[in-house]
Amino acid sequence: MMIQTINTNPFKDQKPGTSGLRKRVTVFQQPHYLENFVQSIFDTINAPAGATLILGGDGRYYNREAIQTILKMAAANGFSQVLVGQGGILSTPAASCIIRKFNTFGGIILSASHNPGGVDGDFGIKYNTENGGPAPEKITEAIFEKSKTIQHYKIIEAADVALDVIGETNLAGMTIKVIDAVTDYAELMESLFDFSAIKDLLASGFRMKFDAMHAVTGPYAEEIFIKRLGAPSNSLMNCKPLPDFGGGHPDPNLTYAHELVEILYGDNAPDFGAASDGDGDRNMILGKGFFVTPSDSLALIAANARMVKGYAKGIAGVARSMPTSGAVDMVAKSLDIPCYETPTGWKFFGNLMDAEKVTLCGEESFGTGSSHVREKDGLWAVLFWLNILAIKRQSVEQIVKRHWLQFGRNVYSRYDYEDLPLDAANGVIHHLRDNFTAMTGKTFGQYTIQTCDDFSYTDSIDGSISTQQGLRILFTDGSRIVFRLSGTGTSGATLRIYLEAFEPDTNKHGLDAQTLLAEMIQIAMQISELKQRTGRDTPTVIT
Ligand code: VG1
Ligand code: CO
Repeated sequence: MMIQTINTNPFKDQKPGTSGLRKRVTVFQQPHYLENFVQSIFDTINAPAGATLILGGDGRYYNREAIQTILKMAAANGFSQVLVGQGGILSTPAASCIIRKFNTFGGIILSASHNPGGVDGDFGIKYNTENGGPAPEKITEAIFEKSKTIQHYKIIEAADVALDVIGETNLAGMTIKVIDAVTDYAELMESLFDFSAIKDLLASGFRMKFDAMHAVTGPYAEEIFIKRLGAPSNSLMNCKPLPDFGGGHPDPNLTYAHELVEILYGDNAPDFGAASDGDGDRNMILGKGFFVTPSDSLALIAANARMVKGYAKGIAGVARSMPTSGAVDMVAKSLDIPCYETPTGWKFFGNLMDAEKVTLCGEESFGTGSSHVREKDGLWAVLFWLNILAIKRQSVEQIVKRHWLQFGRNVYSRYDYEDLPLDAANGVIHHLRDNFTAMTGKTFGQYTIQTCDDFSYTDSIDGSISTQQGLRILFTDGSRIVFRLSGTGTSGATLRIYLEAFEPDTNKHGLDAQTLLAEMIQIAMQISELKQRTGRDTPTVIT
């Protein structure tokens, strides 16, 4: 076996964000850039000799090239086996499922999630640990430190490996197993949900539309909805995975999944609509002419969990990211189970799930999941909804409105301002932080600021502390505004403003969120000086 040791000029900017290292494809194509980061992962995790690794990505442009490089590096770094998804493809939740199922020494996932793909799009890489979840900050920080100083990487010289056919090959003594992860994943779903009840629902005239957005979930959706659940083939759209996602933005929200939204709000709309993102971990849920906010979806899943096979024994607890609405808190209270508030990013849920403190987790950013894996899981959420619908036999809108009647409504919206100049975006945050004391007690119309703080989190399991996780402006009536800078963008800075108002008045449950939050957004603009500081007053995306 030939091991090449090549000197690198360490890259100083390989800082993983909310979910791994994300950069433009052109950045990853620089000589040694990918190798530098992969060797930093291997040096940090220090896998024992003979370890097995999982490898796969969302199929975006550069996926195949990156996989070939990583396989040759894994062989040179002493792994004895790598399990690769067929064609180099694995959805993020399927990768998590496989790591757990085969007890491997973690896995490498290639994805920039919902970011656009293609030659001019984004690429990304992250390491998931043995529990199947994204590496905690302690490890990602260590990888980053390594990436700034390492001098060499190890790689063998060999021809590319064929990855399209299921089977085994050998690469310089390392076994490469090309696996059919779709089956493993579908089996896990079948163990959690009542497929025969969902089958009956789909045979009863109930119509659904699932949009894979030309991303990774297409083959999974075909296997599950068409083959196993008997849905007609026109229940699916955009199910052929494409390296550039068909030129779209594989982000399941009202803006980017507009094709699906138009169908669900159009004439002769189906009863249920859903979409998932580039790597299959996000979900959007729609009813006929009705949008379910991700925060409400989490709350509703928690409230109805017991009626679903895999959760019939009840749930241990729930967790949500800080900016996610408090709708699930209300459910946790009524179920008398703990509810944890964590920083943004799925890696913060891992310890709580491993310790069996929580069963369900969610984020306002269209992420919902449970301890069946250690990633959020788009198709899992869609199946959860179908299972609830199969039992309740009410419309999506009825189910949500009845939930609000019982628990009250947490009116919610997020405004994103993308690609801002870095200094201006930082300026907004600093300005707000500097004014915490001055703002406290101030009244704006019906709203009075009670407290302001900079969210910091102490992990109750390992004691690790994460600071500066978003600014919270809390009002006396329980409403709040959160300001936070994104950690997944690849160009400029993205400022997110999260707005939440609790609405117990059932007479107002028919009104849309933007109407109900109009005053809050004015307050957000005023206290942040957003327009003066960035020149923008219109968000790029509203969800
Ligand atoms: C965004 C979301 C966050 C999510 C992350 C990864 O991060 O807000 O909730 O965990 O994306 O999602 P940020 O830092 O840009 O706000 V995905 O589907 O990558 O894996
Ligand atoms: Co994603």
